[in-house]
Amino acid sequence: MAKSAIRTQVGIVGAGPAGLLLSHLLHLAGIDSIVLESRSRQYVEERVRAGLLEQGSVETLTEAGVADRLHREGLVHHGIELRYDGIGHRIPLTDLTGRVVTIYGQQEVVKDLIASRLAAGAHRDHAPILFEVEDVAVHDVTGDTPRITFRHAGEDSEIQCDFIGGCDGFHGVCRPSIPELRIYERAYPFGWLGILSRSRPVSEELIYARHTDGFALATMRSNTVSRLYLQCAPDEDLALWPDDRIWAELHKRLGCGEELEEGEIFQKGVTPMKSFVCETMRHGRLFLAGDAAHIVPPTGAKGMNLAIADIRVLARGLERFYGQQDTELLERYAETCLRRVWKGQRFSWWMTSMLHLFGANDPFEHKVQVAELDYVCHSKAAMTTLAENYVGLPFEV
Ligand code: RFL
Ligand code: PHB
Repeated sequence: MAKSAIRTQVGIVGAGPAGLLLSHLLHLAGIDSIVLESRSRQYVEERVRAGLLEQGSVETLTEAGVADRLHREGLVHHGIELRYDGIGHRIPLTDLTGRVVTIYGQQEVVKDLIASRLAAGAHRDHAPILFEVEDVAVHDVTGDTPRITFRHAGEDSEIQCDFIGGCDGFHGVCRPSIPELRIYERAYPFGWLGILSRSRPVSEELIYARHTDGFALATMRSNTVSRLYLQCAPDEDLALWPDDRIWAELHKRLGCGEELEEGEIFQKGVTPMKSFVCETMRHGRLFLAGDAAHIVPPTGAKGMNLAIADIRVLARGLERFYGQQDTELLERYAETCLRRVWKGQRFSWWMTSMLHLFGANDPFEHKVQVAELDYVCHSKAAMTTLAENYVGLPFEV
């Protein structure tokens, strides 16, 4: 039997971009929520992940009043470069679509949302976010009064709520609690080795490079911090990658000569790659959002943006429920989100397929990839297709 019970309208599992944004949008609509997070505040604020926000994501954060620092510190980009056979080709995103993308680290979005939730203070006698909770489990989601049980500060507790936001990422507990799910997935035979380095970005715009030894990406976090990625094995051993080897490989694959400045590498990590979608995204009063429901390979920079798009739909559905006792938007939640999710999946899979080395010694793959890149970089129609997807497809009204 749980020792203490807390009542709230929406219980949210996970303090990533999805869970925090949901809690914030609900707060703006006068709807009470609690976020449960298994990690510490410091851990989630320092976790290095995504960096690129679609214009629609920036607009969502701006309308929500949490984008002051994003507008001050974010780097607005109007194009990207695709490099292959050692030559760079610019895709002028803004000329082709009228839209921009912004570089701003995911952990900065997370910091801004946490600060805003905590500044709003305790509501109905409970803190808006509980960090370092353990043994989270969801119950009774097909009835009208779902519950979340957990341990916090050594005490067993329970949240009683009307709805649960399952925003606990790919390894969370919410998705596995749903009995029948259809899973669509694809694992790739590679991962990305990512670093942060104290060095000026190699170029003002991102460089996506296809090379016969594997893909490389040059992006950034600021004018003095570079974020660089190399295609590697999905289970690559970081111990085999001393800094010298990383720089040598980046020089070779990016082919940017002296422009690639070597700085102190202060963060290194390996991410395996997969595409994953679970259908459906809702079970009774449990709604999955973000990485809990879908994963994309990062080549299209879509993961955090899809999480933000899900939350827009969910927050509106909940607002409509509480404001007008109308469940229609909530009932359409999964189908609405999945239309966008599958377009994001397709784009991420396509970018990944065009730019990575799948099998060594596969001359056919090489020729087809180069032909595709040649087409994309020289046909306005093809470039526009890439650009429209990259800057973000319009939200459904
Ligand atoms: P998150 O961020 O994983 O947050 C889930 C949270 O839930 C917590 N949690 C639990 N809490 C309580 N109880 C449990 N049982 C729990 N289990 C888990 C976790 O600790 C965590 O805090 O999911 P969310 O909010 O859905 O956000 C999704 C994004 O994090 C993800 O899609 C992006 O990082 C993907 N991604 C990119 N997305 C972009 O839009 N643009 C990019 O440029 C981009 N680049 C990337 C990326 C992801 C990368 N990696 C490392 C996976 C680059 C990389 C290298
Ligand atoms: C990043 O800045 O970390 C980033 C940018 C674009 C991607 C992936 C990651 O496609």
